[in-house]
Parts: sequence; C-alpha cells; structure tokens
Amino acid sequence: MKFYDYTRAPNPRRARIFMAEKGIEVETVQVDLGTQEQFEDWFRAINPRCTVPALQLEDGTVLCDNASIARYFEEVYPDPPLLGTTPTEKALVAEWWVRVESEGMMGVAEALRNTSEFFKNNAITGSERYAQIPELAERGRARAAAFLKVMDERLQESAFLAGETFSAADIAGLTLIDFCRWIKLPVPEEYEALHRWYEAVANRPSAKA
Ligand SMILES: N[C@@H](CCC(=O)N[C@@H](CS)C(=O)NCC(=O)O)C(=O)O
Repeated sequence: MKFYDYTRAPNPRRARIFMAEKGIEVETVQVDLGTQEQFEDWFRAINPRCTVPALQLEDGTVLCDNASIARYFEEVYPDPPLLGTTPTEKALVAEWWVRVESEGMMGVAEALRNTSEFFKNNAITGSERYAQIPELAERGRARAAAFLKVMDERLQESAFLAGETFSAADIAGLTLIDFCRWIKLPVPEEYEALHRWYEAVANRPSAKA
C-alpha cells in the first residue's frame, strides 16, 4: 500500500490524522504541490485527478478522495470507529463531513485560489486548468466565515460536530480551522464553543500527523 501525500496541504493531512487515530502506518510518497508535481506524468498515471491524498492498495486500486480512503480504512480497521457506529451517528458524520468540505473548505479554497498568484490557471483542483475569477474570492471568504458561525452554534449543542463522539467530521473541521489561517480568517473570540472544541481536537496526538 502507498499513500500519496503533501505535508503542507490540508486534505492529505485529514487522511494522515485519520490513519494516526487508528494507528495505521503506510509507506508514504510526497507529491510536491509546490513544484506542481501533481501534473507530472508519473503521478497522473497513479491519480489522473492530479490531487492528494491518494491511496494505492495492494491490488493496484487507487482511492483518490478522503471519502474513499476513510471508508476503506474504517472497513479494514474498524477500531476506533471514526465514521460513526449507530445509523444516526453514521448519518451525522456524513452530513458534517460534507458540510465542512462544501461550505468551509470550498469557501477558503475559493478565497485562496482565486487571488494567489501561485494558483493562476489552477483555480480549481483537478486535471483541467481553470483561470481565476477574482470576484469569487470575497464570496468564498464570506462563506467560510458564515460556516465558522454554523460550527460554533453546532458545538454549543454537542461536544463534537457529529454528536458526543470524536469523528472524521472533527478531523475535517480541525483542518478547516487551520486552513482558514491561509486566508487570514481568524475564529472570532466570542465563538467560545468553537474555541473549546478546537483546543480539544488540536491537542489530540493525531493532530501532529
Ligand atoms: N475532495 C478531495 C480534495 C483533494 C484536494 O483538493 N487536494 C489538494 C491538496 S489540499 C490538491 O491535491 N491540490 C492539487 C492542486 O492544487 O492542483 C479530498 O478530500 O481528497
């Protein structure tokens, strides 16, 4: 098995934290997004989507999304469960995972990738190249900021995003909060529940993975 990673990027970090929580160790290959190695032929041959994380299984199958990687590891290494145990928990982990990605991560990505010179002509991840639309940056930032409020409100009701148990939704949430620093979007001080939750998840040993 081989894990394709880039240490600085938020999405492969989610998979690394997930693996650390389960005590899984995998041979890791760095794909240097800083030099656009994701577009080189050798990596396209592994993941035509040109993104990390990617996980190549022993039979050659390549999983190229956090969703599939997490599902695979949860099936093979069920303990500790990170995708929920009861039907309701499983459903809520799925819901908060998608919300963190589509409302939070996408918002930050829109803000970052439509302004930074580095992402010129690579405003959306993937094998196709897309030009920046600077107007999207402000909207993305607003979406991310709005989602921080949603997270705070949710965390006033429950210890973790999907309920009373730490889950993969919290791993996504943690990487989102750290990703917000890339666009200098701080968590407002008055979001006490969000701060309390962040301290708890960021201090888990897995967060260093
Ligand atoms: N939905 C994917 C997103 C993967 C993704 O966007 N990865 C980024 C790094 S955080 C990437 O590979 N970027 C390549 C690029 O910027 O061209 C997942 O969760 O695995």
